[in-house]
Amino acid sequence: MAQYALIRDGLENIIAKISQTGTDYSRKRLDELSEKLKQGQFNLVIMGQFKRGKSTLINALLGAEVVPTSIVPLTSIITVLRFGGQPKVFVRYLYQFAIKN
Ligand SMILES: Nc1nc2c(ncn2[C@@H]2O[C@H](COP(=O)(O)OP(=O)(O)OP(=O)(O)O)[C@@H](O)[C@H]2O)c(=O)[nH]1
Ligand SMILES: [Mg+2]
Repeated sequence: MAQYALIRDGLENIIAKISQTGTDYSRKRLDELSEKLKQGQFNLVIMGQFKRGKSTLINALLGAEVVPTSIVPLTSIITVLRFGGQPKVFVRYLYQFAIKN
């Protein structure tokens, strides 16, 4: 944990230095990154071809069967996992189709 704090502070310093140059856009992105670091948040992305064992790896890292695994294609959409007090699932539809009679 102490090493994490050391690395985080080092990153903060690097971000602060490179924020002094660059465009408004890059400064905005760096500010967002700095804010995430302060909040202790980061995204770990696991991606790969179908049926390569991604879900099996995630379950092994979490120490629990959180995402389903199978020999047929399964996790075919972007799936976001977050820590919470109790297990919950939210499904968000990006598109809504109008049903016509
Ligand atoms: N032999 C072997 N089988 C594995 C390994 N990891 C996963 N599997 C098996 O491979 C199959 C696919 O694993 P998944 O974890 O569902 O793969 P996935 O990449 O999440 O698949 P999709 O989400 O459908 O793309 C399952 O039957 C697992 O049991 C491994 O390291 N060795
Ligand atoms: Mg999967």
